[in-house]
Amino acid sequence: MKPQKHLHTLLLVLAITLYACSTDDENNSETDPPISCENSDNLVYEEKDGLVVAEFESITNSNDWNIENTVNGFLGTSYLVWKGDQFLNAPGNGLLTYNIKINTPGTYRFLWRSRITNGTSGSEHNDSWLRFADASSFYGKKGESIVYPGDTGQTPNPNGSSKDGWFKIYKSGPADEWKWQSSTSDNDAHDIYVDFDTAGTYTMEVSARSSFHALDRFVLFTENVSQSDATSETATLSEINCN
Ligand SMILES: [Ca+2]
Repeated sequence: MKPQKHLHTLLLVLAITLYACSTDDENNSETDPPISCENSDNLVYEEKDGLVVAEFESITNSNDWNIENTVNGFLGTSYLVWKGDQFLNAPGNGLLTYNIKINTPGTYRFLWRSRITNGTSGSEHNDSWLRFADASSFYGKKGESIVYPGDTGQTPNPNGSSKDGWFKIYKSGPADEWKWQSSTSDNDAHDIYVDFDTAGTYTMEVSARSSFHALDRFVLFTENVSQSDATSETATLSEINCN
């Protein structure tokens, strides 16, 4: 190949690459509505530098959860709230599926920001179900104490409800505040952790338990990221791409 032709080829490749990147950027702007993939279940949230930050409302299939913005103090554009029947011992109803692409294998802490949107009791309407079925490990931790979800063959299991690999995840404290808290095991709050031993795309599932529990934003972060950075209102949202 003549040097001049070689140069032309390089310039062409460069132009195509720049065009592809600029198209990506448009799709990933925080202010844009959710991107549309051919299959709405194919959105993938990209972990970067040990951190995933996502708005619950960025999902394309909210599966009978209400998308609302009437209770002040939420982040992003809105929040999801369950106003259907309660499923206190039946996980899997009102299923929300988030695909998480882990580029940095390791142990991640999970936290969601949620709120009670009915009544004044801090212990009603304060929980939903969570499962990471294909992660290397999904568990609750409090000091040296570890609990595993029910029906996984692993023990011990948490106090209270747990079934088919799902944890009941609750918040405590006053009803009238948005709060970063994800606890499991009744009256013995364990924090939530997920191990991803290899890079890859994993499935996070949320389903309805208590009515009027509102979900705003969730984060996954490694020990290299501080909780305050992960849960900062100004944290950069993870890129969302098509699978
Ligand atoms: Ca939100």
